[in-house]
Amino acid sequence: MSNSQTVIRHDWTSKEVMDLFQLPFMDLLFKAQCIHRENFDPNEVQVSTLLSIKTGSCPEDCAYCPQSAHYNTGLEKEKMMEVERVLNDARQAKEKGATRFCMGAAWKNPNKRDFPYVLEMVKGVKDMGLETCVTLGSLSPEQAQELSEAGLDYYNHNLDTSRDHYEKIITTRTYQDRLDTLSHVRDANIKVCCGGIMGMGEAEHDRAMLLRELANMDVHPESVPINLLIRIKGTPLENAEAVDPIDFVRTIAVARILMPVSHVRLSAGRENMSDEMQALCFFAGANSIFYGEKLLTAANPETEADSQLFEKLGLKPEETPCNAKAEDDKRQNLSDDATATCVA
Ligand code: SAM
Ligand code: DTB
Ligand code: SF4
Repeated sequence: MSNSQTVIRHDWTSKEVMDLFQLPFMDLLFKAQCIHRENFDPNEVQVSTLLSIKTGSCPEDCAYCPQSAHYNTGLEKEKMMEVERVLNDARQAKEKGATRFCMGAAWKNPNKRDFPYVLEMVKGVKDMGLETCVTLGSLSPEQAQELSEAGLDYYNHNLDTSRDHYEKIITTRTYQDRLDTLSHVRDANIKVCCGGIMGMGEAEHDRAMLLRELANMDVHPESVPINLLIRIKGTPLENAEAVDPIDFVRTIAVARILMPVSHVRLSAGRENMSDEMQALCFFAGANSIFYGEKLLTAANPETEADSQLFEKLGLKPEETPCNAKAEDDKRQNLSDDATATCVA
């Protein structure tokens, strides 16, 4: 008889998810860590590097974003980067240990003139042996298909918050628009990277509903970024109330429990987290980070600080890019090992 706690479900009720948030912290963390160990090496963290290939003057009005043209955040807008420069940055990221290179553009959606260059970037990065990820705003089914043919592994497009809270944050694109893009990405056989932001004035219930939305998708997003809001001067959220670190860790733990085999990324906001808070996040099941001193436009921890943190915690970068068969075998072995020690 298996004692495995890993159950891949797509029918979570609101109450079940809220009940997880209500668990005593130690019980919640123990449960999350057990599930984590059944599916991953608990001492490995996937390492991605981000690059903004087109910065600023975005027509969308996302209330958190330094790149929205609706707010004056003092950001220098830039033209799209040249393909060769992007490939150089990718090469350097690979040398520093990244296994995935994520390229972001501040667009509502890619236009006809720029899109062919993005396809070249994806091909070039893929040819270096890196996993590829892009985030370009909304996509048509045809654009998703072309990205897939160019070798794109992941598309990042976040739901950001619950359906109810969403309209207080973004007015230029609907929740359904986002879900449509995500389904074009799925249909084109590209892996989905989809998560949200904590700290935009949402209630615990909103956090639960965002995670429920992600977990009840037909296929769980393979990558789930959980961002802590970076409060940007000039945006409507510049004075948003800080998130209690314990509540943030709870959110990570619930994400791990609801989506047992997805990579949960401790995403933006690490610069404002202590080593202890990050360690708790890793214990709660976070197993991916952005590495490198810059996110898209905002600061990320110094690489030296991250190397020291990995050293202190005995964490290793996850080495091989995800390979479905190898992952399945690994999970099977890890489940066999973990069940003996993980029964509450
Ligand atoms: N324009 C594209 C889009 O929105 O899909 C891609 C870039 S956008 C910057 C990617 C994600 O970064 C957003 O969905 C949001 O979750 C996150 N993000 C943006 N600004 C942030 C901030 N100030 N703090 C935390 N996360 C942020
Ligand atoms: C995601 O969820 N977080 C990353 C990535 N996807 C593209 C972006 C964080 C952006 C933080 C603000 C900035 O650097 O401009
Ligand atoms: Fe534009 Fe993306 Fe920022 Fe929204 S989050 S304003 S779409 S760059």
